[in-house]
Amino acid sequence: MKILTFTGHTPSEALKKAKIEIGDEGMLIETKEIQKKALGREALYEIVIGVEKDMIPSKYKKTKKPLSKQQPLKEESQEILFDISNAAKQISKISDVTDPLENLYKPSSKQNITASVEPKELKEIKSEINKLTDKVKIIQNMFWDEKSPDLSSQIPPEFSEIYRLASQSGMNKEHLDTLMQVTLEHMPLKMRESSSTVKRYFQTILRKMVPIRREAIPSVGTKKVIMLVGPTGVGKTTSIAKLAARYSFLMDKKYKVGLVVLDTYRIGAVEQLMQYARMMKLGIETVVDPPEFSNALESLKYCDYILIDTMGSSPYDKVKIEKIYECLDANNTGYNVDVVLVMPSSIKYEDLKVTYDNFTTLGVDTLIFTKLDETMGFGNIFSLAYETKKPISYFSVGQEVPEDLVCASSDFLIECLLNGFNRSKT
Ligand SMILES: Nc1nc2c(ncn2[C@@H]2O[C@H](COP(=O)(O)OP(=O)(O)OP(=O)(O)O)[C@@H](O)[C@H]2O)c(=O)[nH]1
Ligand SMILES: [Mg+2]
Repeated sequence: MKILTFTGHTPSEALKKAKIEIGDEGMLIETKEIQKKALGREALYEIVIGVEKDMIPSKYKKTKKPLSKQQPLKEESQEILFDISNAAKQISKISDVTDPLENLYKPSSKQNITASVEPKELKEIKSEINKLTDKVKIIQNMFWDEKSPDLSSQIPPEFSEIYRLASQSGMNKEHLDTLMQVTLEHMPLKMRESSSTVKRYFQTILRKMVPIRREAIPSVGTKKVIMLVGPTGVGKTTSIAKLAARYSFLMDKKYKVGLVVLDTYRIGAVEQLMQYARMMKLGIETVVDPPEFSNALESLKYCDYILIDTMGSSPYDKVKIEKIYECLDANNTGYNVDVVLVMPSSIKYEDLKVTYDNFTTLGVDTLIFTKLDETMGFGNIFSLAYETKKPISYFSVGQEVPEDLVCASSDFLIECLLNGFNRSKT
């Protein structure tokens, strides 16, 4: 028997390549993940196929790996799992993807390898697989018991993967436990077949739980006035610059945008935004004392969007927050000011909650989360939005103006939460 290897980003893709090269003439000996999925990198799988010598396509007869590169093979009789067609179906079932081979090839004639497997052999193979599956479940259970003693008696092992992902994401523990209970109660039995269907179901539920504010454009004769507030250094000014560029240049319609900076502590907070205003040729007004706020808005009344930058305040600095409140309170223009709380995704849920609680006196309407590129866990974002019921409007995913801004969507957030942040998906 000749041994051939094929690689792909999924086991199915590798099998498809094998099928194209050697048809049904082979036995799947081993499937292994040779490269784990990581940020900016796809997973890589290798499948090892055994082919009878006289069935080997000619191109493979000539190629031989140098001995130093050959992988030592374990005993074939123990390693053989399935014939290639059944293996494709099995893997598709396990990984919940449609069988890529199903429609491409019709069942082959007398050389179809399905026929070459004796029933006894098949029985042994199945028994080996069952033993293997049991071992995996025991490991999953051990993990589950350790991590979730309260729920372990009720939760089947297929849930261990999503539990691990969700708890490592920084999601609030109470939210996680509730979610698990809900998922367990409502998930159709059929979906519990494998951890991937459980994950999909869990993903669907999570998506439904994230409040999102869709980007709304001002209707004719109206304007949007948006004020960004939040702790120091979280990315308020950068986000204002990204939004200004977006509204004035990047959408189907080009809107008139004006900027306002609240510099109520007279510390010259204006300069950073002034530079963006110069670059984009936007009108900009500075407010030092709260009574000037209305005048600033009035002088930008020709704009469709007025974006207001504020100085960062520690969530505990009630005096600074109060100054912002005084400006809002002094607004007698009749324009509704949308207050957007900007927070970094890199701090834990409890800190997000304290920040939110302290800024909530300003009447927060929506949330922007920044620095998604600097974190591994996104459960804190999920939990804050879920707990406060405040919709998320944008995500900031890097320092670049204007491109590193994403309109919020629950799909994107939950994808990040379960599979990590991937710039290509923004
Ligand atoms: N990696 C990363 N950096 C960001 C992001 N958004 C902003 N920054 C950086 O964070 C730093 C602070 O950004 P600013 O926009 O000045 O923050 P701010 O909230 O206006 O700060 P204050 O006005 O001092 O409160 C800058 O170096 C930005 O480039 C982001 O999404 N990802
Ligand atoms: Mg700033």
